[in-house]
Amino acid sequence: MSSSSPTKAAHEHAVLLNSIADGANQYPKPEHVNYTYGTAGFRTLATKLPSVLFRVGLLAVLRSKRLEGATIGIMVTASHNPEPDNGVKLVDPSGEMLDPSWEPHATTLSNCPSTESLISTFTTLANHLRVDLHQPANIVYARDTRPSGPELIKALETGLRVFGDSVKINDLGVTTTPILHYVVKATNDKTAEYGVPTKEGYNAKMAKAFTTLIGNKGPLAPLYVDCANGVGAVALKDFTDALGDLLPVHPLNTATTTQGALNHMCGADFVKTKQALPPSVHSSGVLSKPGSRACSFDGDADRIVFYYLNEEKANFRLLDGDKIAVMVAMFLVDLVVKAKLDEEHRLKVGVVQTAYANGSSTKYLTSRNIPVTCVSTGVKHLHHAAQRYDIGVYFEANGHGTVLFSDSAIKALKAASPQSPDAANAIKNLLAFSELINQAVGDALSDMLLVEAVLAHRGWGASDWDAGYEDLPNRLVKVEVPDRSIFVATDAERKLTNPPGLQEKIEEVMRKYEMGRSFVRPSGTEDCVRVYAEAKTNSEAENLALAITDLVRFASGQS
Ligand code: G16
Repeated sequence: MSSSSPTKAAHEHAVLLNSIADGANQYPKPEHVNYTYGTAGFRTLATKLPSVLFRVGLLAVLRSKRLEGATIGIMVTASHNPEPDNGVKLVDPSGEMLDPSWEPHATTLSNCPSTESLISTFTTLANHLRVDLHQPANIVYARDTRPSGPELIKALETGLRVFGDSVKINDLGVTTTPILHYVVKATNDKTAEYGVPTKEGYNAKMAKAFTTLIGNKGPLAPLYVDCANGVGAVALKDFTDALGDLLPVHPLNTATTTQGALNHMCGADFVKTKQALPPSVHSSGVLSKPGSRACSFDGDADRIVFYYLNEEKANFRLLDGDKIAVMVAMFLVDLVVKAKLDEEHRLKVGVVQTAYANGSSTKYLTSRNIPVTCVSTGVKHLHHAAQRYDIGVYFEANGHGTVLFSDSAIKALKAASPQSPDAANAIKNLLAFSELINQAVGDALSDMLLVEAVLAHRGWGASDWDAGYEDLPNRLVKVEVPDRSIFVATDAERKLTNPPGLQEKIEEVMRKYEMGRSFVRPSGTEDCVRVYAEAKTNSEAENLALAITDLVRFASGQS
């Protein structure tokens, strides 16, 4: 659309509204479904999503036009959810999650019951948000390997195309969520320093940083990677082709086209929740060799957890997001000390966790004077809190996280005059880590390399890493309830304000268990309420989780 006379502009606007109406008629909103832009966008059964995708297309274009044509990302994925689910989330120009102030607009548009109400809400929204519809828009989108992806992409494209030539689209095809975030950030980076905005650019950037960090410490020990039968398998193959044999990677669970295989009995969520090896990894026997370690990605490769078998008893040992955060934060603190930057440029390293962080990890960090912030679940919350540090390490216990280097930290490192070869080396390594680590979002592939690089620098195996602290026994339970919206959490989701009286009951039960801690929160990605419990012993953690689950069931009207 070009800027033109009032009559022509009115005509163009009418044409646009007609195209929206045509598209909306192809993708009517199903009755009796209420959508919410949750922890990580919209997520539900794929069959309920076409109308949402069409409308998300409209919103993404509004956002891009509002930001004078900055590139907005759209990822079609349901990450750790089972295969029949799908979802969609928007990515802001910085590569971060959509600005939370726009989430209600996404919810409102997706719930318009008819084409007429959609048109009128769209018009109101465009005016209210002061969007100049004559501006250009740029959109990049991708999907994971779910079979429902192509149909949903069609609905999305219909939403984007109603704007005609004013919208430029870049279809990345099948790729991981973090690669999409990377491409968005790199595309919008005017300095072109972040990287080349393509999948190849991502692989090249990480391979270069990893090679610098490993130096003559390679080739490293083999690593077994459970790809959750998802898109991580595709990205891992492309990446290892770019990396060469510095890190011998053995992908497992790579059946991306086998129906029902995605996240089924495998993947990071399975391992973390069940606190067990995926049966496929167990039966492959790859961990039976002493010193072997493996890791699991989730369905869209934005989470990772590691594990190994304890040598004496062959017990499963989990190295989750907390263990990654602690090891990485301690390592970066050491590098910062070694870098010996002058007082004025001394870098502050801090860690951001959620209520799910194991109590032992928080204690370990705080007892070593590393500041820890606790925020609500959802990468968007962690990311913003981590930006308050010079080097902000954020990880959810489920393995979702990254490390952010502030612009001033990078500047200070680049401008530093090292006082010794050791200091020069530490500075070089800090800069290489900032290149290796995805600065936009948690990234299983980049985090895998981060962990391997830190282990190589420390000269550690999995058991050395694990030796830092012992997790308190814990349980994570999904409770299905008729209406999870009655559960309202506060205080970084550590307490409930609703249903009335439930929090007091939870605390009363908690007090009966030594080192007992428990909280309840509604999931933002699945139709359930989550109960977390930890206590001094396994049986106490189990009993505490059961007791709180009973309270939740009772409070939601189930006996
Ligand atoms: C998403 C979010 C994570 C969150 C997880 C579970 O992960 O990005 O921050 O921890 O959902 O959220 P909830 O407990 O609200 O369901 P993913 O990997 O599924 O995109």
